[in-house]
Amino acid sequence: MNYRHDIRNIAIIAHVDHGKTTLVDAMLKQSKVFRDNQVVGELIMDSNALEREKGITIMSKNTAVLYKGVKINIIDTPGHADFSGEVERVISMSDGCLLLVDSVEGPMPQTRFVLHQAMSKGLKSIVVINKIDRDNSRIAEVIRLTQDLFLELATSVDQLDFQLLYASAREGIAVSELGMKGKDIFPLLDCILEKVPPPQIKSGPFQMLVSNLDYDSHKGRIAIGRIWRGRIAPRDSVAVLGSDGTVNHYEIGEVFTYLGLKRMKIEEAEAGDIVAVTGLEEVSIGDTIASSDLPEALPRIEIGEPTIEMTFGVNTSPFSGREGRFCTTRHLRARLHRELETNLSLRVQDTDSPDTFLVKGRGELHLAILIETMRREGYEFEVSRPDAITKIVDGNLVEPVEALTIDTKGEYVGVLTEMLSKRQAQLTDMRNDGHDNIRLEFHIPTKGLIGFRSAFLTATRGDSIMNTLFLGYEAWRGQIVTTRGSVLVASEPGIAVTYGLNNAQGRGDTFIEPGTPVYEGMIVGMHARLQDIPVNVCKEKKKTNIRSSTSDIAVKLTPPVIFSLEQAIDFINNDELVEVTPGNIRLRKKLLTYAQRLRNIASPQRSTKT
Ligand SMILES: Nc1nc2c(ncn2[C@@H]2O[C@H](COP(=O)(O)OP(=O)(O)OP(=O)(O)O)[C@@H](O)[C@H]2O)c(=O)[nH]1
Ligand SMILES: [Mg+2]
Repeated sequence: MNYRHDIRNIAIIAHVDHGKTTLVDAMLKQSKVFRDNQVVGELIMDSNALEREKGITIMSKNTAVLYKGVKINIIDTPGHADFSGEVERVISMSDGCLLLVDSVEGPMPQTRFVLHQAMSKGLKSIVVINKIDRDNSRIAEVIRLTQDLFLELATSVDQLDFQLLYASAREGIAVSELGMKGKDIFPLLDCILEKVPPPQIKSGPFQMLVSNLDYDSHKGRIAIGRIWRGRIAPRDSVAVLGSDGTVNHYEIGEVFTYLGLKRMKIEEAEAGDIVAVTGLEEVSIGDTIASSDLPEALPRIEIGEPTIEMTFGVNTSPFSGREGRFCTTRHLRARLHRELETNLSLRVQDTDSPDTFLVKGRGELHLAILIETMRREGYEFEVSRPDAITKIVDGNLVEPVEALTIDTKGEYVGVLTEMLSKRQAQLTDMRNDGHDNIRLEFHIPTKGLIGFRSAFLTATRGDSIMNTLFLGYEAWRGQIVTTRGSVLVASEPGIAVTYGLNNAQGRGDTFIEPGTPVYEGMIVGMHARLQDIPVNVCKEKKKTNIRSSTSDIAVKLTPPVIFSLEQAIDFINNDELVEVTPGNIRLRKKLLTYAQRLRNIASPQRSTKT
């Protein structure tokens, strides 16, 4: 067997925020892939606008550095559980992984998930204890917990033998022994050269697995992946082997490899390298590109199933078409189907209504990011409350169940356990570190997690952290009684005014500013009682000729509660929708008039499950 000693392929994996993208910054900057005067900033790989705003990685991306004559292909992955599909998609391109563990938080639920993925692919692991500069780091304990995790997950003895390094990605240093004074990231790069096996070369005709797709307005579709066998050059003829046995023949346009943030055009690439090729009209992630002489398919990439679903429909509000550029069913359908090409853990299904699609994803954030992306592109549509995906297995109804880990303080334990027991959660573990830092672990059906995050942040005043991990399907545990109060619903269309809003504030909290256009059936506030209340927020004060002593005192409104997109989706009930447009996020009742809603209560033919 031959090896490419001039290449290493590694994936960087970890729980969310443990510092993966910051570590890639350090590797890129110190290996001098930029010009000396080039301004590159921080979290360089988080290049997408939403990634920069939210400070999280959403999509896996490739880059590469040159070190001691070896090209290290690096894949940065997201750590948030909702984007786990991205890790599954790319991990097979690498031969080794850097598993980052925060020196304070230690291994977290997603650490276990990604390490399990890496081990099942047989990758060589290097553990990097990151953020060693943090004051309250507890390195010895974090190492012990990481070793426990390896013991639990390893499938063979040699997987237990991992290399350990210590780093501060933010300061750009790594050391092999604790207590050593670090000065650069090179000990980590040396460790990669030494410990990650170089890619094997299999001889034979060309074969490559497509792990990612990109698009260029001049070059068309770009397929990215690792070459497993043979060589590829421009103008080679290849076959693309699709999911259902389809075979299409094309001529390769150009071939690129990565260096830093650039794609470099090359004349030939060989097994072991990660490349991007153009010239293929029809190609999907998971397809094999192979030499036309011997078109053999590689195993397709397997991605876990989605757990949450919600409907995306054409905007049916009276304001429909006012702000969006793309508002029709045809636009919505085409956009959702385009998303399926790269967003592998997403599913889209038709429903009974031709204007509505059922969209399934890995979690609320996974779907919320898609909604936000589409709204910025100029789409206008309406979405329903998310619901957990249930299935029938052997004649029994089953539902997804997740492990929920909460890090909190003693004072919040009571309120959290009470909130969670109403959501059918079962406490499975509770640990106190002796300094009032408490870790709670629950098993909870996915349906009980919907809308929980915002309630959790309010209840713990933003002082605690929660994480979830999908466990599997279990027997359906019955309905959850919703605890949300009811809403204030606009009874008349028009423009909201201070007088009308002030009256509404006598009944509850309001969601809009004076001057906001409203329609009948739009949700303009909430209150604690059981029944929705119609309010006329457009009502002006009657004009009279008599001057009263108080009429000149300006009414002072309480500032409105403004929901983010995620909070809005969390908030709505099954008889409500979120209307999403490039300029606004509005909440509404599905049935807009009071009369329709009354009729529905009297004969609830359209009632939906809660
Ligand atoms: N103190 C300290 N903070 C760090 C270090 N490395 C990263 N951070 C901070 O941790 C936060 C998260 O860093 P990222 O690099 O975005 O983490 P990530 O693992 O890429 O996060 P996701 O991709 O969203 O999973 C940022 O605020 C970083 O500045 C470190 O070595 N020390
Ligand atoms: Mg990141």
